[in-house]
Amino acid sequence: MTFLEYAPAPESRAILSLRDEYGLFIDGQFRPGTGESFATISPADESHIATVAAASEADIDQAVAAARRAHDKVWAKMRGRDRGKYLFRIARLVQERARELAVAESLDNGKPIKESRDVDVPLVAAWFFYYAGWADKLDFAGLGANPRSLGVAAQVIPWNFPLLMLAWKVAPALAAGNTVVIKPAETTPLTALIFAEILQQADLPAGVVNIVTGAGSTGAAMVRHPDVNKVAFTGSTPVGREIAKAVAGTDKKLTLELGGKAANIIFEDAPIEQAIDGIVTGIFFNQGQVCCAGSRLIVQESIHDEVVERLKRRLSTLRMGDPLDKNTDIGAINSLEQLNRVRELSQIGEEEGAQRWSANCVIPEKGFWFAPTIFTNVQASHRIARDEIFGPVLSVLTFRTPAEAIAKANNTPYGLSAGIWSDKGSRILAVADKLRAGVIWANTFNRFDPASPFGGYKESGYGREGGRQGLLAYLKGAA
Ligand code: TAP
Repeated sequence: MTFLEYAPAPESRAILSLRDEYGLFIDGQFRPGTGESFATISPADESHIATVAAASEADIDQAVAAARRAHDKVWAKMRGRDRGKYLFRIARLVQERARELAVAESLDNGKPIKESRDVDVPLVAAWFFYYAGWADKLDFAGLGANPRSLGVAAQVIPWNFPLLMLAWKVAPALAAGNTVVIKPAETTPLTALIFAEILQQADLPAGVVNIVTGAGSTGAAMVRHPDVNKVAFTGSTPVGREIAKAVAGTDKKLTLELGGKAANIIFEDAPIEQAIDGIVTGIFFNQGQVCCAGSRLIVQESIHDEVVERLKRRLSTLRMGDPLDKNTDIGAINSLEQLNRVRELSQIGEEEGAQRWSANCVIPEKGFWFAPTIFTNVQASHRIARDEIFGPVLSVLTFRTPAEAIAKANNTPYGLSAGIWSDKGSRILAVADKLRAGVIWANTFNRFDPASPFGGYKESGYGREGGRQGLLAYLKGAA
């Protein structure tokens, strides 16, 4: 493992023209918040990026009122084809400002620029293009006799894919004629605020999308607001539970995308080189801070040693360092709080008797860094096999028979995703049929497409985002 000396890449940062301070984006304009502002920092070196406003309950009232006006007077009345034109315009502007958005995302989140440039931002544009195409077809696509918007959607998103999670939520809501109040996570507000500028450039009618920044209490106020018709949340299972309680007994529609502890199952007949790539992508993409990360490797006993050896060799060639350097494979952990969680669970892994191997790399004094880590000799009862670590930590378990692999894969309260690696299509289909996971990848991992619905079972939440199903979450009278 080599560490690229951390030195902020000035040439990439130069393409950003950031403001020193960002206000709330309400009713088409930036305005100061009445809560206490906070700083957003770079997790790679803890440097200050910008000061960001925090929304109080009064600000949330204004944002919801703006969204309500825009819904009733403009957006829900507009012909679908005209709404679609705005969505196409937003998608094209995202493409035009792609480099800037990618740099801002890597700066604020800590993810390698090659991920934000090649995955996050292109998928953001793809989501808006995809749902732009739906906007004029709602009446003709078998969605029901008279599909109509729900009204105002309150959307709360996490820090791991800040702009992509925004796109997953905003694009279908708008296509279906809803208006939005959205809150990015406190540690990653930057790209949502640049997105607000894009909405101004696109001339989106005022109030259709309102972006409010702040901490968890801001999200809670949005969820509680009596004039909200729909709540869409992506984040942790404990907060998802609180939100479900807060909307219980109201007529608000709710979708929850929560945590995961995905099994990545490798059979002995799997194409090994491809599987090693898939295991690395599955758990080390975005430093493992991915809800559907393949954090439990369930490998057939006969190939366990070979797979682990190859994995260690591969991880030793990855480059950890400056997220803005295009040669970086592993970036920073998003926050000190998250880093402490990863450290704590890894420590527990050792104490419970699993065997730890970490890539040999120099950790700089500043910033939040964690070396890619593999645990072997992991038992199903170990915390590292059960809890979502949300970091670059892989827990390796073994199996002898397909039935054992299925039982181990399903032995989790989560049910978001899984991967199966085998040369036999029939085996992949038979195993997939028995896995309780919303998304199952075959001989690949962490692939996303706007046409494909995404969502969980069990404690990973309910409702689907993406595809036709993603629209249903924002329509009444539709099925
Ligand atoms: P959370 O702590 O749950 O935070 C998610 C969002 O909710 C943030 O914007 C947060 O604000 C806000 N929030 C916190 N407390 C709230 C409350 N009581 N009411 C309303 N909103 C509240 O999750 P996180 O740490 O950002 O993200 C990691 C988790 O998200 C992981 O468990 C991961 O698996 C999950 N995740 C799931 C998916 C899907 S698609 N299933 C995708 C990505 C991530 P602050 O950040 O300002 O506190």
